Parts: sequence; C-alpha cells; structure tokens
Amino acid sequence: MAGGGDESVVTFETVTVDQWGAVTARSCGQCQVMQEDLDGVGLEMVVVPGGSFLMGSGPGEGYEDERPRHPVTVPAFHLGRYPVTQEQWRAVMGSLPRVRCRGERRPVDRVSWHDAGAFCRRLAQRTGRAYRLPSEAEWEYACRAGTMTAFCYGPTISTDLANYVGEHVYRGGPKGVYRHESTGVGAFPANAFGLHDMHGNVWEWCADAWHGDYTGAPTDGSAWLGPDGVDRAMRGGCWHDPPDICRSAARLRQRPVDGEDFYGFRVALSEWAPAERGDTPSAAGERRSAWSRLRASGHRLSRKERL
Ligand SMILES: [Ca+2]
Repeated sequence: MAGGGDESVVTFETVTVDQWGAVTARSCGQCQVMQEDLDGVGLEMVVVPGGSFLMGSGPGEGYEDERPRHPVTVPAFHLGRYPVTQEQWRAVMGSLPRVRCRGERRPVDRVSWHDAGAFCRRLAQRTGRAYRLPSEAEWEYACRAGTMTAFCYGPTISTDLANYVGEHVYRGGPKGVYRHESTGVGAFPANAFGLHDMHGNVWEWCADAWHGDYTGAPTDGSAWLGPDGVDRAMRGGCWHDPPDICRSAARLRQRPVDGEDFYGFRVALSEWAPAERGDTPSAAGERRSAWSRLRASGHRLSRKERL
C-alpha cells in the first residue's frame, strides 16, 4: 500500500465559448493523474496546481450568498477527475444506495453529506491516504480553472458541454436538450485543469458548513467549518437545474442528512503520500520531493487552436 497507485499524464480537450455559447477555441491540455486501484475499479485524482483566485460573483452576476467576491489562495491538492461513480461506491462501500439514475459509470446519487463522509473515511482506511470532501474554495477554484466567467468554458454554456435543463438558457446562450437523467461521467469536455462534470450532472457536497455569505470566510482555501448538524454547501448544479444554478460560483444550502435524487460528490486529497507508521524523516522527505517534482510538471495547456 505504501506508495500505491499509478501516476500518469492525461491529455484532454477543453473548449472556450463566446457569449452565445458557440465554441470559439479548442485547446489540448495535459494534467497529472494519480490512480487508485479499487479491486479493478479505478479512481482518478487530478493534480490541481496551487494558485490564487477571486471566489464568488462580482456585481451584476449571481446571488447575495456569492458575495463579497474575495481573494483566496489555494494550495495544490488532488480532486476527483469525475464525481464518484456507482461502481466506485460499490467497490468501497460494498453495496449501492437506492440510486435514482442507475449506471455503473454514472455518478452515485441520493447520497447525503454524512454518506459522502463515510465513503471518504472508508476510502482513507483502505488506501492510507487522507481522502476528504473538498472545501467550497477548492471546489470553485478547481471549477473555474483560471477563468473569471460564469462558467469554466466562458460567459455562458450549452447542453453540448454539460448536463442541465436545456429548456432554460443562461443569458445569450442557446436552448438545448433536457435529458431527464444523469449522464455517465466524462461525457463532456474537461475544464482547463482536466476536470469533468463540474457544471451540472449531480450536485456535489463540500465539507463546509453553510454560511449565508462570505463575510469572514477563510482565504487560505480551507473549509469554513461549523458545528456538526449544521447545513452544508453543495456546488455545481445538476441535470434537473437551469444553467444559472450550475455556474462556477453558485451555491446550494442543504441539510447534511438529506440525500436527494440529485446529490453526489467528488473526493479530494491534500497529500498523495500516506502517513506511515515508523516513517523516517528522510523517507518522508524523499517522498515529498518526488511529489513536488511531479506537481511542478503537472499542468500545462498546449496547442490552442482558434476556430
Ligand atoms: Ca457536477
């Protein structure tokens, strides 16, 4: 188990859209992916480079709970390339909940915040790595992937790029399809960090306690915690929502015991290297430096094609 997991460089395509939702550029990107093997079922963790960003929405966009927009610095971390799927859930927990949309490669749904936490703990036990839910700051930073627009692809979105209710549009964006169900993960283009399904498909639980706005929010990327039993924050919207609710900055307040049809999650991890008993400082140091090399080579966007 010690090192464990495979590492690879994954190539992906991401797109940029204009205010009407038309694709104006396709870029080829690369990200570093660490993979857990859960008895034949893979769990891919994208290395998200550290950085600073403006969290929340500025004037003229979003809702009061997305303000004030404020700078946050997020240390490098790992985030699931996709929401946790049903086959991953079964591989870790033994059996599936009564999901709304059945499919091995679809996100697990109908999970509460407590269920998601139980999955993280079980996964951590099994791998020795400290799996957890992402903070809201990490989630939004990862979703934006360097963008300041309402969506990671640009100022609007289309149903070619995400699974939401396409009878509704966001601003100048086009009408599209309403699929009435979740989609298998990875069916749409990645964002610039190589992450899929951030907008739409299923809502994703974050670690944070619910706060009605960002006054006093942490600026170091950590979760804004509160006492057990308080409401929690979800991100990204789902297949049953209009695109406005699927924006990078949009937030949803929910009770941690609720596991509705549209609720899923993805897992996060700060350090790949597991904490080991009897570790010597030099072995730990070696792992850390191997880790920084990897992180440094983690991300680059290349070959941007204008259309
Ligand atoms: Ca999502």
